[in-house]
Amino acid sequence: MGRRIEVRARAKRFEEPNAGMAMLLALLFIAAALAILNTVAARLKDDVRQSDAFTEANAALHAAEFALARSVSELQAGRSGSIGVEQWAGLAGGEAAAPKTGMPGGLNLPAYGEAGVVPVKTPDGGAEYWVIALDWASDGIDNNGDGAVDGPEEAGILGVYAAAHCQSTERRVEAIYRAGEGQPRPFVRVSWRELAP
Ligand SMILES: [Ca+2]
Repeated sequence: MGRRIEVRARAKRFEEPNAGMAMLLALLFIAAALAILNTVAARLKDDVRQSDAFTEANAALHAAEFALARSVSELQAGRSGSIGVEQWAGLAGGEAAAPKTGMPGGLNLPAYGEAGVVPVKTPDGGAEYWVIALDWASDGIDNNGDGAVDGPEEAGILGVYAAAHCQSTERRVEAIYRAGEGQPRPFVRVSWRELAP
């Protein structure tokens, strides 16, 4: 009897280290799995953030392009081509009220939310924009920098400046058009560049 107990006790002593090792391995496995999960979750979150930022930037650029197209349609309809900035003090009767050297077209473009700037929503409601169209021939600015304000080489050229906001992303573009004769009046885009917001 006494011998049997001793054998059992000895067997238990052999089992316990194995059980402990298995538990340790399980814990290590869980810890490793948690660490991997954590890394994957952080990476996923980062990817989603980047993807959101890309989508917003893309939507803002599309909205700016939409604003340019709308501006051209307005110009073809005989209107000013400026949208969302009708009450802005920087424009007076289609002229830049405060021409500024070194700025696009010599125009000090308005900041978002500036007094008199009332951005318009895109048809899908996902972004909003304003756009300014300047007739280089009569905007009171030496647009081509040849020393002559509204000189003969500025005739038939229009500078269109669009800004668009999507969530927290803003993008601004400048497009220069050469206007022809005809009905509707043709506008040929001769240059395009993105401006710093
Ligand atoms: Ca001019």
